[in-house]
Amino acid sequence: NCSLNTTTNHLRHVESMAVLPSGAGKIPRLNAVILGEALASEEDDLVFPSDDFARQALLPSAQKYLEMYKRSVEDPAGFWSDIASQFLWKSKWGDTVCSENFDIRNGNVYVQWFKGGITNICYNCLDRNVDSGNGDKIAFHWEGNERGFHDSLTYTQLLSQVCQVANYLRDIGVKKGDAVVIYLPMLMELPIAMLACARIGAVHSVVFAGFSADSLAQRIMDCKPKVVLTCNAVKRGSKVIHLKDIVDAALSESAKNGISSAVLHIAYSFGILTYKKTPLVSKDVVPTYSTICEVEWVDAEDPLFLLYTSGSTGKPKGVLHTTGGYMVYTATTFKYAFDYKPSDIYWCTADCGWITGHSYVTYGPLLNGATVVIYEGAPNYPDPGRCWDIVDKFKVTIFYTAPTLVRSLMRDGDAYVTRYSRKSLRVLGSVGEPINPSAWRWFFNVVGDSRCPISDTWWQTETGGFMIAPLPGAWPQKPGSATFPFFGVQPVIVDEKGVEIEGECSGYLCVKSSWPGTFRTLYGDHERYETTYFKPFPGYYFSGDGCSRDKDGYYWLTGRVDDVINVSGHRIGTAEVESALVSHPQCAEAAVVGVEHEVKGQGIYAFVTLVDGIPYSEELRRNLITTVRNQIGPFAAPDRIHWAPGLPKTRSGKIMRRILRKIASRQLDELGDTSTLADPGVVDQLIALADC
Ligand code: 6R9
Repeated sequence: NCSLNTTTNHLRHVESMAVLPSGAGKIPRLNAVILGEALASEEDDLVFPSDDFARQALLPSAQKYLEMYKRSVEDPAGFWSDIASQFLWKSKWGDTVCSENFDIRNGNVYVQWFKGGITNICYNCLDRNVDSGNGDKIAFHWEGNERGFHDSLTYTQLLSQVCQVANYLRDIGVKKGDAVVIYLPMLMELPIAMLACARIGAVHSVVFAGFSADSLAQRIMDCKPKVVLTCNAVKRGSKVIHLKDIVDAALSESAKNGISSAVLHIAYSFGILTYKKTPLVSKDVVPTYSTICEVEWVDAEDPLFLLYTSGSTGKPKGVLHTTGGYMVYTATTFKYAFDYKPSDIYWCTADCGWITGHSYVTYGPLLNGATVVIYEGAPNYPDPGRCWDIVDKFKVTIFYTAPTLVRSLMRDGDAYVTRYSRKSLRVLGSVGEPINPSAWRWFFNVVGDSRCPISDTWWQTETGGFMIAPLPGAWPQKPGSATFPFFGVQPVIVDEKGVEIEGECSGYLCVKSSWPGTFRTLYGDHERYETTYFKPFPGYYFSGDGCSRDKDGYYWLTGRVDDVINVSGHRIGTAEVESALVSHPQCAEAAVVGVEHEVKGQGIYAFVTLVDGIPYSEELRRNLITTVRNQIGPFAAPDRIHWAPGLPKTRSGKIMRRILRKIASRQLDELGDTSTLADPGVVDQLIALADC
């Protein structure tokens, strides 16, 4: 039972709320229970914020949220420019706060926020906090993989280190607009490198250090960076990974494709743990640079970073974010969705290789002057209690993680949690995939001792920041629902024809009109940007997710509806895994689908056909998995290889994935109509081989 409060508490909460203004138009339909106009009869699935929490919350009531939300969609320019004015701008934006075309039928899609405004996000993250007297506040607490290794930097110290790296980059020729690839583990130097790029106007592209040399090379070849920043090695859990060797392999691969000239390689070694294998140049060099570095002032619409993400075709997409809108949006979403207060100690377990580590390890928290915990290692190393050990050590108040970790810790048992105090915690957060209600309840009851609201934040690499997320304190939560849209976000649910559906419904999740954190394009491929996101349902941005809205107006995300699978919160394109599999000389064809996985959310299930005359064997199975690990990275390794003499195809040669999904999940009585297959007999063969 996770109902936090007694009815009496609920009554008090309700009494503290005012009454909904009528005629709110497209304002979320919060029902009477949430607005406090009526008493809940169906309150069982609602979890109310405690009185203590609501009293201190930035947004203490649904009423307050509605007021702000209403303004944010009726007067977006006014709403966002009031917030933007709290940052430092060298000069203000022009008269047009936002200019956009979100409707493909009216011509090319484009989005601009605060165009003409001149600023620098690194300045706003660091100098602004130092100048306002917070220089001695801790910016980062770093916890190493091994217990006992830790370090901290104040805002002043962080600024100095960022300046040294920025000066170093400038010195070796990196200029405004140049791309810089960063391939580093979770050391403080990773956000330092990002901030250093931002300071000099260079465009960073962080590649998650779990990606293979091939994947890294693919990204290097796409964005042609001037520099690749890496370190010699990292220890993750008990394994040592030689990152420098991976970068060397990637660089020689990209050199074969003729872009070596654009790449300047520096080995960059950081941290307490160093495993010297190759000589390192910059460990001794960077500290010799000045700790003062002039800021490169940039336009709000100048690019800040590229981040590659998976799509439904094999080639990763370079999602491009610009400076001003992203800055305002990540700062604001961070503040409200986590009910951030200056006394908070915030820990997000995401790696900076993903968007969450950009928006909610680095930019969002630092823009708010927050103290951020960064953890280098695996969350269950050396045992499943490590997270709570870290929470107690740094007195973490806001803990933001992914459902896959929640489920895996839940499986390890409560004792690993309850042996730690965790009393500093006050807000929990979840991101990356839908959180199932049982994991939500465990997170709430066991980790949060039934005290801490959970911010289940739905958003994407493309959206830059939170889109649908609870504002803790403002309304009751429902386990498993991301609740309501953030300020300025207008979600719509459409049917297959792209017609907007009102009220209680299920369909495809789209967004009407832009928000400041919207991505602006896919690097070098604006056409793919339009085709992927704006053509499927003209008039809207299409998220690729399915969604339903219940009678109370709560949004429930149901997962991807395209050929993207979500494994432990990592987006993986089925086409990427397929192309890795068929690169094996003995594999003729591959079809990959997602299947439910108890811990990872989804697992990767691969059907393969072999080249004529090649027998299937255990050795081949292992080799196929190794091929995927080497080409993409260990996190994309198939959980299951299913040998298939043939794949179910339509007469026009299209693989019927719907049928493969049913076979993979063993829902054999739900195969549906197989009569349109070119060879219906293939299905029986596949079923017969399912447990080989
Ligand atoms: C931030 C991030 C985006 C995809 C997205 C959706 C899934 C993320 C979610 C969620 C349900 C949540 N997703 N958060 N689904 N509830 N709270 O994860 O970005 O890596 O681009 O993935 O993740 O399917 O479309 P990204």
